[in-house]
Amino acid sequence: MSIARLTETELADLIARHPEWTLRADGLALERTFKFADFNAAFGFMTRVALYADKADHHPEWFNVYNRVEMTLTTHDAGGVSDRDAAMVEWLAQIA
Ligand code: H2B
Repeated sequence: MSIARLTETELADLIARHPEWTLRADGLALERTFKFADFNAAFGFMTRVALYADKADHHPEWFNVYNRVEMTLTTHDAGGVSDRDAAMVEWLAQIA
């Protein structure tokens, strides 16, 4: 299965609309840190993301400490950022 990477223009447009995301130094992933009131809220968020990820068959890389969730979005099958990551960015904007 081959999934297309976003073009540089599409990627720049996505980040312009969602400035809380930054492009990783290598240009192959998007990064964002989420902060919540406490661990309960952070883990509730992660649970909602997990259900989305399972349904979409697209899974974030993430790191959690207490109320902080650091998330990296990339598409391994595309070797970079694809419209699946863009869809997750748009969805996350609705819930966090
Ligand atoms: N998640 C992410 N972030 N990138 C992928 O390329 C990917 C995935 N591929 N989840 C999916 C699963 C693939 O491994 C399965 C077999 O569909």
